[in-house]
Parts: sequence; C-alpha cells; structure tokens
Amino acid sequence: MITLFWCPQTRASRILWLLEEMDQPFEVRMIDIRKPEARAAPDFVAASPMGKVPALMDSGGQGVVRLADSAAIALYLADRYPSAGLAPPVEDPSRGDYLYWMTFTPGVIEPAMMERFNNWEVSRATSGWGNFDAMIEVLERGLERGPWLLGERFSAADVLVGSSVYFMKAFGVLPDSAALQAYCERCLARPAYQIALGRDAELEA
Ligand SMILES: N[C@@H](CCC(=O)N[C@@H](CS)C(=O)NCC(=O)O)C(=O)O
Repeated sequence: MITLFWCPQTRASRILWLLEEMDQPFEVRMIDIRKPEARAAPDFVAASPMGKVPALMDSGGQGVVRLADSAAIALYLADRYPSAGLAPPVEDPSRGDYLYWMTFTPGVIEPAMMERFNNWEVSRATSGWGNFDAMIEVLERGLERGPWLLGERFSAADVLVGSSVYFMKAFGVLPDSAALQAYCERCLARPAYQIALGRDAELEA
C-alpha cells in the first residue's frame, strides 16, 4: 500500500495530484505540520528526515520504501508504476527533457521564488538557479511546443512544474505571461488536480 503523508495547503497537494493521475490504490495520512506530536509519528519520521510534507511510504514491493521531497517522490512513483505513463522509459530520447524538468522545481523554481519573496540581489552566473527572470524565460521557452513540457505527452514533470506555477500565481509572483497563465489553466482543468485541491478546500471548510 502507498501511504502519502499529507497536510492541507502545502506542497503535499502536488503528490496527491500525481497519485490521482495514477491507477494505484493509496491512503492519505494527515500530518499536521504545526503540531510537534503529529510530526513525531514514527512512520513519518522514518520517511521524512526534515520532518516536511510530502513524504511517502510504499509497502507494496520487496521491502518498505520511504522517502520525502516532492521531486524524489514523483520520480519514484512515475518509474515504479509505469502503467500510468507519467515517465518516459529510460531509453526514450525525451527522458533527458523529462529529467531536466523533474528537477527544475527544487533546483530552480523554488530558490527563484525565495529570491523574489526576499528581494535578494543575485548574480545570474553564480547562483545555481540563475535568477527569477531567467527561470520564467526558460519556462516560457519550454512550453512553446506545448501543451505540456514534453509536447503532447503529459508527464509527472507537469505535476511538479504545473503546481509550482500555480503556487507562483497564488502567491502573486507569477508574471503577466500568457503562456504560463494558459499552462496553469490547463493544469487546473485536469480532474486529478481538482480532486487534490478539493481535499484542501474540504478541510478548510
Ligand atoms: N523540498 C520539499 C519542501 C517541502 C516543504 O518545505 N514542506 C513544508 C510544507 S509546504 C513543510 O513541511 N514545512 C514544515 C516544516 O518544515 O516545519 C518538497 O518539495 O517537498
């Protein structure tokens, strides 16, 4: 069984979206990240060294797999359960683009968002993520072919990057970019993303 450690209104919503795109049974275990006693749950501690959500435990294979971090979890799930068709196989030439976009969220978008929130002055050449404007330019170029990052093929990379674009919009830092706004709408139109976001809304109500 796949167990997702989840909390509403967090990055865990993107892994819920991914799981809803897949054809595997899973359970959601709520970890209220504001409550130390909830974060002390042994299974959660074992899966998430930094005590952050999302984290995942999968006991469906030869042994129990535990891991945290959206990109690591998405890479794991898409490869481990290939019937969902969310990752090109290793021999597929689009695997290169896929891997690039799978690490774009933690490696580039997230630090660039911190740069924007905190008004950091960074050097594009020496900061690993370039800078916020470069990140947006690269993302726009990546979507030129569209409708998804790998062209016609929707993949786990769209779950990571699409949810990051949605977070940028929600936090008011998404620039006025027709391409990125349209991409965000395409992601939001996916029933699986609506289910994941609906779960946040249910708990807020
Ligand atoms: N790099 C991680 C970041 C996860 C993260 O920062 N999660 C936040 C919620 S959105 C969290 O659990 N914060 C609680 C804490 O660190 O105390 C990922 O992408 O999954």
